[in-house]
Amino acid sequence: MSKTALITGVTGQDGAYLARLLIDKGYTVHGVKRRSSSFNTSRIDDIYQDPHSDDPKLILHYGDLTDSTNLIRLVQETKPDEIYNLGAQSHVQVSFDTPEYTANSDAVGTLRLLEAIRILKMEDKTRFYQASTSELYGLVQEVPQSETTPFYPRSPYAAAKMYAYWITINYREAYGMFATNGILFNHESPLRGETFVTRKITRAVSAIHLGIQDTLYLGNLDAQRDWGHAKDYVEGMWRILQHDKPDDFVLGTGEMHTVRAFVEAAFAHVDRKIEWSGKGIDEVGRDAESGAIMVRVDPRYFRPTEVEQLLANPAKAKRDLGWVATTTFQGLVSDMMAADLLQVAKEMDRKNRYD
Ligand code: NDP
Ligand code: GDR
Repeated sequence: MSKTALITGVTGQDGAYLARLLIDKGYTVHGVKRRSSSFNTSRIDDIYQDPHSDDPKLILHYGDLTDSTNLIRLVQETKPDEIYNLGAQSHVQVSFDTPEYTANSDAVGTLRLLEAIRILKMEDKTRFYQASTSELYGLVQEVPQSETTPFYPRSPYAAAKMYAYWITINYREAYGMFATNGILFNHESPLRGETFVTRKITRAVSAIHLGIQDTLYLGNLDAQRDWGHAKDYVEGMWRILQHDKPDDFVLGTGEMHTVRAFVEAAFAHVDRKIEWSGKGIDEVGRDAESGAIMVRVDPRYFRPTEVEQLLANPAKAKRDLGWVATTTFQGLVSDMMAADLLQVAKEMDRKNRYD
């Protein structure tokens, strides 16, 4: 019998990779998408199947983590063996602008989904994965960070995710649910949202290289992140739910780089070298050959409270799940740059045709 999965956030970066992975493994996948006035399914259009076809493997449903009756109905109708709760207002900086909405969807949304399982008495059938985050570590307590490192959230997003983390553990302990947390460090891909720093960089460097943009404006260039590839991490999510007992796992590469180093690697992909000068908000990145300023700092992108340094210790996932991140930093940057050079050129071409 093939398994059934329900994915919230199926239209996001991870949802798109996970849906593909599960379909390849023979699952029937139900995805929750939000109503939007414009199309929001571009990341999964290529795996979407006509619901009128025989036995479709990806079925989309309208829903929202802020709507508990909707969630109860979806769980009741789809009777999933596995729920992956990936839906969230996932942008840290935006969470300072929309803290209440972020808490509603990211914290209470998780509770609503766990309650749906409980109300429907599906505790013995349904395994639950919560998309927890390295943002929980926030203000650095120890480096690298593992499952035992204390949390110190530094944003409304991280505080909401902290509630979600603990309510997941509470439902595991209180009701015997197979409820798990993946504490995932930053993972990126060509499908990454365009306002996260890596994708912002690869899009802008592509546009600068193609001659349609002059300058890339960034915030904190010193922030350090453990960046991996999303396609590796969705495999880890799946393994967490196949484990013999419900548990919490850190997934990351064990390597970290600054935002500045990511910029350099992206320019290196198109054979351009960046030279840095100045300090703080006056720092600039120049093209080593022409001397043109290509990177500037804009304090608008500084966060009220910043997370300076995240580095994973993924030893437990390696030991218990046999999971390791396989994509290197260079491999990740190359994959994103190759995709964005094509994408930006395509957008240029489309624009020229309409001009
Ligand atoms: P994205 O921002 O790409 O996707 C988020 C998804 O959640 C989208 O499908 C979005 O829908 C949906 N969503 C937003 N609000 C709601 C809501 N109220 N109800 C239902 N769905 C909603 O995030 P990622 O794919 O990168 O991340 C997946 C999950 O993993 C998130 O929970 C994130 O916080 C967490 N995470 C991500 C990490 C990363 O580095 N990528 C690291 C650690 C954790 P729409 O498309 O309509 O906006
Ligand atoms: P993060 O990712 O906050 O780690 O959350 P993001 O890419 O937004 O920021 C990473 C670091 O880069 C610095 N930065 C900038 N960030 C953005 N977005 N734009 C800029 O111009 C810029 N300049 C510098 C940031 O200050 C930060 O230090 C991501 C999300 O996917 C979360 O949902 C997830 O939980 C964590 O990763 C793990």
